[in-house]
Amino acid sequence: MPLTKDQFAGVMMGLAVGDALGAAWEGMTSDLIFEMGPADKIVEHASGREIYYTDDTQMTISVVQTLIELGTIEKHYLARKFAENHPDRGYGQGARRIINAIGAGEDWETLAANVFNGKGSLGNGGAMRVVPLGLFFAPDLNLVAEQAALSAAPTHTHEIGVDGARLMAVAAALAAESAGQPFDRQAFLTQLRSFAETEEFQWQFDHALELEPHQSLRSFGCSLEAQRSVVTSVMCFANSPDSYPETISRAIGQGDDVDTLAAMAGALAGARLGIGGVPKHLIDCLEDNHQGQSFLLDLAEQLWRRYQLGCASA
Ligand code: AR6
Ligand code: MG
Repeated sequence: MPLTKDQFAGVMMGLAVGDALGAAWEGMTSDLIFEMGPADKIVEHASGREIYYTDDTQMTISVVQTLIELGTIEKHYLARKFAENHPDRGYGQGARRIINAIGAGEDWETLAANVFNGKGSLGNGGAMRVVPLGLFFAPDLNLVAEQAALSAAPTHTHEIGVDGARLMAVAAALAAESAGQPFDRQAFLTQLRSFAETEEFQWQFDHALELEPHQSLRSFGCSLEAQRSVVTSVMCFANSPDSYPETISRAIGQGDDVDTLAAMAGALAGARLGIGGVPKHLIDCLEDNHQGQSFLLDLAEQLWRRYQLGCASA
């Protein structure tokens, strides 16, 4: 079954709301968030206050625009988009350096390969921007993983950063394809495990398959490295696949890189549940400036239209 416009909208709103709601709590410990919230109350009671998304949503916009304009990821084209769409919204330090180099016409590819002491970035920045891409290329999971790796390439060249992006995109495709059916958590995690190329992610999915949904996610981490956040977000979704508020509450409750955890987990929930799953009182809080909620919803619709062209010609 082709994916729906509502699912594309659900991804963009699920992402941006999770990102913006989490942003106020970024860097805090889970204990402090529990004391000041707890996280489920933060989500339930959000209202009346405008919330602003960060680099997670900002970089996703560039990926989506590239897909709308080209129908595929081309590394240099995407790199230029990152440089064009670059107001300061809390970028990672490596990503910021690379994007500045792209904008200045410098040799950013050499920088991207060496940005952290001679190595590429293993941050979660490749994964945080890739959920719409997972829907766009679904249900071909090999193509999803391949295109996700290309979309990570301008800023993330470390194998862990790339694998994080591949796995998040495959999770997105699977979440979207699960819409309207009971969610098979074990099958979802088993399929993801089969796509993991690095030992770090293989180990984490093996461990995830042994956990019950109520058990702590602490061992998966909550910081800005891909191998300390991607599986955490996947599990926040997989443990509450039918509730957007529960999914992002769990993500925010982890502490530390909570904008990105909630952005990734929230986008996966939006892929399965559609925009109807993202509570209106949360969407109403999201900024509506020139690139705010109306702009994001319009982008989601354009991406869906482009996706339909692919479905028609397949
Ligand atoms: N070796 C050691 N540490 C690394 C390495 C490496 N090879 N690669 C990354 N790090 P970055 P992002 C650490 O800058 O992935 C924002 O808040 C290092 O501490 O590439 O685009 C976003 O919202 C580095 O600063 O950024 C995300 O939450 C960090 O990982 C988050 O930052 C991030 O890598 C990541 O964004
Ligand atoms: Mg972040």
